[in-house]
Amino acid sequence: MTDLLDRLRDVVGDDHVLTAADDVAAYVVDWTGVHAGAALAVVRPGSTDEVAAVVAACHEAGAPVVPQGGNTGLVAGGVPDASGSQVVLSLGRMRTVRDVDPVAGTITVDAGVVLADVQAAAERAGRLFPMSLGSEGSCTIGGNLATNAGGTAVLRYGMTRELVLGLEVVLPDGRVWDGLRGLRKDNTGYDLTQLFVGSEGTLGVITGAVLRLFPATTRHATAWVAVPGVAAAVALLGLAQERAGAHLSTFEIANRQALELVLAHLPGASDPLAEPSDWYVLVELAGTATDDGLDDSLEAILGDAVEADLAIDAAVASSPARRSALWALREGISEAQKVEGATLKQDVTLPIARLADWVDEIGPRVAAALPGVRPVTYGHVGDGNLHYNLSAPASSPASTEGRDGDADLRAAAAHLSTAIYDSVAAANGSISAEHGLGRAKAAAAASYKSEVEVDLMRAVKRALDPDGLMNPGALLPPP
Ligand code: FAD
Ligand code: S2G
Ligand code: ZN
Repeated sequence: MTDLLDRLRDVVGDDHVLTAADDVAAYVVDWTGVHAGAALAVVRPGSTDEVAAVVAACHEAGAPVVPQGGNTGLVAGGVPDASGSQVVLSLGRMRTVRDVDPVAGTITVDAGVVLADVQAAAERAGRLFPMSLGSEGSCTIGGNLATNAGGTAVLRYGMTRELVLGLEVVLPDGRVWDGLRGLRKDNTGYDLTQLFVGSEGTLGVITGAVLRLFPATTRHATAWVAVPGVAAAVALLGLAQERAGAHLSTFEIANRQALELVLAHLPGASDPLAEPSDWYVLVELAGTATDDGLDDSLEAILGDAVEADLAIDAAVASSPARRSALWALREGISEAQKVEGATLKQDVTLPIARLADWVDEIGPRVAAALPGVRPVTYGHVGDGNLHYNLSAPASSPASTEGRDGDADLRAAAAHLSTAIYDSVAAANGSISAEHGLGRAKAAAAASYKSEVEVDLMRAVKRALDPDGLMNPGALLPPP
C-alpha cells in the first residue's frame, strides 16, 4: 500500500495525505464520539481533478474510499470502519462558490462548501438558500446531498433532494460525471442527480452541485408556544397551515426534558414563559418585504389556539434578538444533550396523525426497559419527524464524562432500538427520517424492507460500484 500512498502524495501533495494518528484523529471519530474507526490514510484533494485522480488510484489499488465532508453525520457513514484499510477522502479543501445566478435562482458550489457559507452567499445575492440544520456551521453541501439532509425548513421547502438541480460526481472508477446543467426542465433520461442524492458516499463522490435559490424572507413572525401535548401540537399545525398557508415555514416540537437540557447547558438561555409545560412548539411565519401582515396572522392563530385549548401560553418574538433567542432553545438541544453524556438517538418519521399515539405508546415501553431513562423528544413535527433521543436518568450522578447511567443506557441500546424500530414499522413510519443509515442503521433498515427493495438497491450498487469500494458497509449491509 506504500505505492498507493506515494501516488496519492503525487496527486495532492505530501501535506494533504495524513497517516499519523494525531493528524487523522478528527477524521476517524464521528460527532457523537461513539463511532471510531481507523484509516489507511486521510487524503484532502483540492479540486475535482484531484478527487478523480485519488479515486482512480484507490480503485486500481483496490482500496476502499470513505468520502467525508464536515463529519457531522450521526449514523457513522462518514468515518472509516476499524479495518484500517479504508482511505478517508475529505472534501474539506473544496470550498469554492463557483457561480450565483439570482435571476435563474441558482448557486453552483464545490461539495466542500459549508452550509452556512452557501446561506451567506445566497443572502449577499438577495436570495435565500433555505436549508437549515443545527450543524450548518460545519456540515458541507456534499454531506447534505449525500445524506439528503432535512432540517427545520423542510415543511416549506422540502428535503435536500428538492433543492438540487444538478451534480458533478466522481464515479468509483475515477471518471467524472458533469451533470451541472442547472436546468429546471431536463427530461432526457434517468434522473441521475436524484440517484446520487441520499447515496451516502456509496455510489460516488459528489464534487459540485447546482442548488436552487428562493426569494429572500425578510419578514418573520416567531413564537415559542406551550401546548398541552403532541395531539394539540398536531392540531395547532393544522390550524397554522390553514391560516398561514405558504407563509408557515417552521413548526418544531420539543418536550420539557429537551428544554431543561438547554436551560441547563446553553449559556444565556432562559425560559420565555412563566409556567413550565410538558410540550412546546416553535412556530414561524416568513415572508418577503411586502408581506406585512405576518404578526397579525400569528397573533390570530395563537388567539384561536388558546380558545380551542390547543395552546396554553406563548412568547412572541418582539425583535430579531428575541427571535434568535427563541430559535436557540430549539437549535441548542443537540449540543445540550451531548453535555450530559451518552444519547441513544432515534430519528424517526411517523404518519403525522399517529405521532401522539406513538409517543404515548412507546414511553412506558422504554421506561419499563430502563427505569428513569429520559426520552428527550423534539424535532420537525410538521414533517412527522421526531428525534426520540434517550438520555440516562437525571438522577444518575453526573460527571465530566457523562452520567453513571450511561453504561446502562449503552447496554440497553440494542434492546431499546429494536423496541423503537418495531413500533415505528408497525405505525408505517421510517426508522431514519433525515440522518440516513450509515453503518449504524444499514442492517436494521434492510431488515424492515422487502427482499425486492433490498435487491433493487443492491442492483444499483453493483451497477455503479461493481468492486464495492465506495464506502463499504454504509447504507447497505454487506451482502
Ligand atoms: P459527513 O458527516 O462528513 O458525511 C455524511 C455522509 O455523507 C457519509 O456517508 C459520507 O460518506 C457522505 N459524504 C460526505 N460528503 C460527501 C461527498 N462529497 N460525496 C459523497 N458522499 C459524501 N441532519 C439533518 O438531516 N437534519 C438536522 O436537523 C440535523 N441537525 C444536526 C444537528 C447537529 C448538532 C449535528 C451534529 C448534526 C445534525 N444533522 C442533521 C446531521 C448532519 O449534520 C447531516 O447529516 C449533514 O448532512 C452531514 O453533512 P457533513 O458534511 O457533516 O457529512
Ligand atoms: C435536529 C439533530 C441531531 C440529533 O436537531 O433536528 O436532526 O438528533 C437533529 O441530535
Ligand atoms: Zn433534525
